[in-house]
Amino acid sequence: MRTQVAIVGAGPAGLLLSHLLGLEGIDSVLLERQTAEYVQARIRAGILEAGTVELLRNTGLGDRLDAEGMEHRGIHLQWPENRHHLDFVDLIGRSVTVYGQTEVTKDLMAAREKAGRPAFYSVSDVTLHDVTEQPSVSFVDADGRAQRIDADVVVGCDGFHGPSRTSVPSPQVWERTYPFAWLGVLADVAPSTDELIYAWHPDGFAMHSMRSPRVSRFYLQVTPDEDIAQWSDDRIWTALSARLGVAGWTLETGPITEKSVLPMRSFVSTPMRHGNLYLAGDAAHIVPPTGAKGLNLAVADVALLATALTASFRGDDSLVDAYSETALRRVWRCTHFSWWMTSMLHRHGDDFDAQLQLSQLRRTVTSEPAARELADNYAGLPL
Ligand code: FAS
Ligand code: PHB
Repeated sequence: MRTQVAIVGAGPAGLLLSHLLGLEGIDSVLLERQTAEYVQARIRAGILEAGTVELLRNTGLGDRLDAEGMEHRGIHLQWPENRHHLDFVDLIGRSVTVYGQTEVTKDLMAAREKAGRPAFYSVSDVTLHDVTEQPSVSFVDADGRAQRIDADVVVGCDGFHGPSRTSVPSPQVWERTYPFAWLGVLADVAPSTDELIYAWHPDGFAMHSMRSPRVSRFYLQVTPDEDIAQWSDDRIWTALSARLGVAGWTLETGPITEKSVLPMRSFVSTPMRHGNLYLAGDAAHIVPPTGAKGLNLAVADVALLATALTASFRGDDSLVDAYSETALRRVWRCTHFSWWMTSMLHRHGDDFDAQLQLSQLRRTVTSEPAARELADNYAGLPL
């Protein structure tokens, strides 16, 4: 087989890249090790930046998003007996939208199906060859047949554990692990809040998010090696009520349908290009989810790369030559913001650290410039 762009990984980055290239008449082939159902069912991000929403709308992916997405003006920041709303629209004129990554993935898969763009699911033994000259990708397809795709370009959209990043010789890597993790909870209960609550608490961070008017999403700070078997539904609701509670407010409870422990790390690998191999999304960088940046940063990489590759296929290599440097400016901005939100909101260290965190929270909710800086980063800098 031959294609212009071979894409490894059919998560949001790979699917969106294939979609954007297809709109420009550039053919691509997607290779995914999981089944489409597995990829669709993975519960991950929940917040779309303003720029992500605009991009999806402008590329024919806005119908369900506009019908089912919930636009939020801002978030609530909280510490014991203090809950403050930050109104992003008042502060910077941009909002965010609650629309789960599972829904974005469904929309992207439907668009790919409609366009008839080829994708191989349940593949194995994906190997990249000759990425600096005449790239090709070999793999075993779902029927056990050995296959090879010759391509002008290979793009690694294969996440943190994929093979593409390891095809970049001697990369420079930055990594920070955190002394805590998130226990993620999905529950069939109407949200007890209009917009997301990020709560600092002496027992640990808690967040109240949501997926729809009938489904709530919660996170609890736990230890990195937490045994999820120690977290009964009752214990989860007790901890959430304590950490999210303020006077005059009640947390509604309901059936918990999913719970999992999510590791927290910051990770950046450079460069994001090596010859005719490009990296996008989690294949190149990981951020702690506190800043709601992971999915949105993958979208930003892919929007940039689709424009650059389109120009290159039309004879102008200036954007692909600048891709890694340009993408990494936003990667480091989002890495800093995600680290800052994580460090401010998660209980760690000693009481001195706690006083610093509480001071930062008070500053952020009482100083308009400080609130605007959080709003600008959270709602997303223009793509
Ligand atoms: P993805 O990891 O989504 O997709 C990579 C794809 O490549 C996968 O489908 C994988 O199966 C495939 N792949 C891997 N190796 C392969 C191989 N050898 N051959 C073929 N295919 C291969 N972000 C937020 O903003 N908020 C959150 O709450 C949040 N929660 C998260 C929870 C978890 C458990 C994880 C892991 C991430 C979370 N994220 C969150 C971040 C997440 O949303 C990512 O940023 C987003 O999925 C990035 O998309 P991709 O770059 O496409 O990577
Ligand atoms: C989510 O709803 O999954 C979510 C929202 C905001 C975050 C992280 C996760 O910062």
